[in-house]
Amino acid sequence: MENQATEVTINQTKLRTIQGNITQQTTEAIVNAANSSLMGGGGVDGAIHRAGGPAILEECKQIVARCGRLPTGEAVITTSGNLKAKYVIHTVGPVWRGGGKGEPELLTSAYQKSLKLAAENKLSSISFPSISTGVYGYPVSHAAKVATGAVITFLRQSTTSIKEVVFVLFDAKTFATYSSALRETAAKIGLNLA
Ligand code: AR6
Repeated sequence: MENQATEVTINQTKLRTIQGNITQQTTEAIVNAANSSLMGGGGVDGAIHRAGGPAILEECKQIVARCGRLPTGEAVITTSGNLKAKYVIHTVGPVWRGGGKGEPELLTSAYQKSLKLAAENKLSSISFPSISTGVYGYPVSHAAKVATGAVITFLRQSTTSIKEVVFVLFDAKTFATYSSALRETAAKIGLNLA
């Protein structure tokens, strides 16, 4: 498996993979792999709330009081407390139940609703973690194809304020899997690698 950062350009938007910690990213928004309660949790959710401080949870509580729990595949935006990014977009990926329960569609929706929210807020850059592949058990090889496909489809459909999309993958295996999925998806549709 080739293990290298990959970058493609779609409609003037750069899409790339890096290995790293999403709480350190300087994109305008970072995406949180949350759960429907929006009350925090483990994994990347816990890391974002710890690094950002209590302001994020306060805003999440107000959203839940106003709109109720966040359904799987939907997204909401809050400020980011002490993080370098200005906003946190919270989305809920599907729990893996074998792949026949709408998981790919729900995972696609989580990525695309997050991008839509970023575009509606006129944001220029956004970082995603590998949604659903930790506690929620989505196999990384399947998730990487769905994630790269979902983002590329969104970016090809319309030109928005978003000029940079980054997949920030925590561990080497996930990073390598997303990098090769991005190269494969790009090759299939004839996009040039940077
Ligand atoms: N930066 C980037 N990626 C990270 C970081 C980080 N700081 N920390 C972990 N990851 P998970 P899920 C990776 O479990 O599967 C929570 O409790 C991690 O290695 O965070 O969508 C929520 O509250 C993995 O590759 O999210 C929900 O209840 C990826 O992020 C539930 O977990 C996703 O793993 C959501 O589960």
